[in-house]
Amino acid sequence: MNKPFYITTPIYYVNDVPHIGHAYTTIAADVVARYYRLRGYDVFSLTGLDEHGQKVQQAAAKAGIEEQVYCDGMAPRFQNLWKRLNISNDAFIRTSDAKHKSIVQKWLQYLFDKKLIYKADYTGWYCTFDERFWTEKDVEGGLCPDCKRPVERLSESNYFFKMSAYGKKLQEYITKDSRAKPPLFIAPWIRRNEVVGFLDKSLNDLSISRPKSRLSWGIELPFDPNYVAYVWFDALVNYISALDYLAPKKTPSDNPFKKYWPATLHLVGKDILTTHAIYWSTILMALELPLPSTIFAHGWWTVNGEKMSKSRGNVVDPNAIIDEFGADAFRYFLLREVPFGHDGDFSREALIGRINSDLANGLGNLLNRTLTLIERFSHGRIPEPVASADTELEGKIKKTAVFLPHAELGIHLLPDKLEFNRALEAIWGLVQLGNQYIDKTAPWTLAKKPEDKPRLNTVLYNAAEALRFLSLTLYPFMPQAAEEMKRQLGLMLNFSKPLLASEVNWGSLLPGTEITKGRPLFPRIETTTKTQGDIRVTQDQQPSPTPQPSSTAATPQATGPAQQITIEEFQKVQLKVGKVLSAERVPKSDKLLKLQVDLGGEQRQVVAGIGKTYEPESLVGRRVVVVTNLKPAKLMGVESQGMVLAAGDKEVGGLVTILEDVQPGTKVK
Ligand code: ME8
Repeated sequence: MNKPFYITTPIYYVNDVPHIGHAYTTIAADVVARYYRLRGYDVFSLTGLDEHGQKVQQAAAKAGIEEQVYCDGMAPRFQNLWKRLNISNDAFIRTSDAKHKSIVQKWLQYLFDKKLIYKADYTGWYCTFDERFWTEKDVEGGLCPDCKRPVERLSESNYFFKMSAYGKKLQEYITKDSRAKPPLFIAPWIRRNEVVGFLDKSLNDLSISRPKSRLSWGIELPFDPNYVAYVWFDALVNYISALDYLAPKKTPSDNPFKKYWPATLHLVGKDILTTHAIYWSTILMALELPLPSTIFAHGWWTVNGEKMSKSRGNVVDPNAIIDEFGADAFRYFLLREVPFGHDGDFSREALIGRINSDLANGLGNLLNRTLTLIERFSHGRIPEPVASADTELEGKIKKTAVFLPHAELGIHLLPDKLEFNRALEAIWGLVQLGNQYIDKTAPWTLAKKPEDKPRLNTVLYNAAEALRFLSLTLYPFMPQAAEEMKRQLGLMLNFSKPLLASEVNWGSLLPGTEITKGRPLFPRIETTTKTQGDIRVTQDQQPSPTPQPSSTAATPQATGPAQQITIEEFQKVQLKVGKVLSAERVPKSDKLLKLQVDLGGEQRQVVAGIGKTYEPESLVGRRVVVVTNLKPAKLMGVESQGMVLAAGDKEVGGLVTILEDVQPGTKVK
């Protein structure tokens, strides 16, 4: 029997536009869900919408439609976004579901019967926007301490939940949390301390009703038809009501509640930690139900250093990001950029930076060059390895990526740790190792000697096997990219099933498998519009003579009027046609590309400063003109045995290319 794993996101307010904050929590939950499914857990993942309350009532009134019609119209905005982001939630709850409503009523009645809900008069400062009362000391200058809108003095009879009775019990429960004895109930640790501090003060009772005269869009109290339930009571109960009617039942006698409750993980933003850690925990105590194993509160995103808000007009629409950069790049960025419990700042520049350095240059390049080499040296099929002496690659992959609880990935993704950024760092350590492995073993050199063929086969096999592991480990984070890697590598993996022991063994990649090299996984994002603009300004300020053919290696450039030379002098320069066999970026340089060039009888490595104009992939197969008698030089530590010719002044405009099918090695005169 597989271990159950129940994970939830907050249910988002239906009247809001889905933004990166909502996407963040939902993506994080999806990564966890996918990861534990692969590990063989019986995962139930839930997200949904919070549809009751004043704001929805007001928005519907403004639109001149019924509340339910309004909600039905808004819900697809979230549902469609989750589809586009490849969120694999098992259920989607809406608090206007009839079944949810009846379950909320059942529990309200239960608490009322137990005398844990009572009626009383209350006078306080009420904030309509936040739908809550504030005490005298909370309110400064007549403004809500939360949203800074004016509050009004309101006196009303309401129903109260005896939350105060559970404060100390809850504090004791939380202080049992110990780093030495995971899982933490409230994570990360700093948040646990905040909640414990909050509980030092005695808790008030919680108003759980709103008079219908003021708010009718809600769940009617079963014991008083003049009231509806407070939206937070209604919303929090979703975590258990969903198990009653949305969780799968394989047989009629199945009891999903018994199976999945208590939840393994409630994932929330830090803004709603109090409602979860205190309201929900005390409600559960009163209902005599166990508390969830972990409530994890993540940090807050700002945009370009500012709080995101409709009034500032800086709300980032995830749909626009998906349109421009794809879902996987967005998923990767959000989880890689900032440690999960911390606050983060979103900017386009930071996103593009990550895409170019980690995804295009790192992972994309590793896949592309490996497949190119297999195409060239192994007829497009995974070769048969001989013996692997490359234990570093194999060992590091096993330590990091294997789907075992003690592997690095398993530790980072424990429900009360959720160190997504560190998991991704560890995976990218493997990407780098893979790229270095190819550099070090230099398959293009091995390919020159027939006696090196067995070694060449082993190297190509190992590189492909490393990529197979990478596709497994990346799947929870970037499901589309993993599927594409699987397709290009010709793998038989089924990511939607728990991984088999054989699949997580090094060496299970089948020799003979046909590869299908395809489009680049992550095309580099060109930021030239802005850069070119800047460059043009500099050129205008310093007008230069007609552009000279520029050398692309880092040799000093001749400036000033062109000097005349004799034909003999020109003939000293030996120029030949070279065919680009492979191309890749020189690490840490956005300008330099390392090319392997076929010069007929020999292969040379040439470093060229053309990386701002050309994607490495686009150069493979091109016939270029190479200066072959130039003294070798090292550029950023990489040896260059020649130079390719290109046109342009400060920036490369185009590579000198032979369009005809001229034999590599042919002289250029
Ligand atoms: O609070 N950065 O719904 P909500 C990071 N309906 N995460 C953010 C964010 C930001 N800037 N903005 C929003 C509610 N979030 C209630 C929840 S649950 C029983 C009821 C995310 O639409 C984060 O997860 O205001 C936060 O907790 C949630 O959206 C709040 O969504």
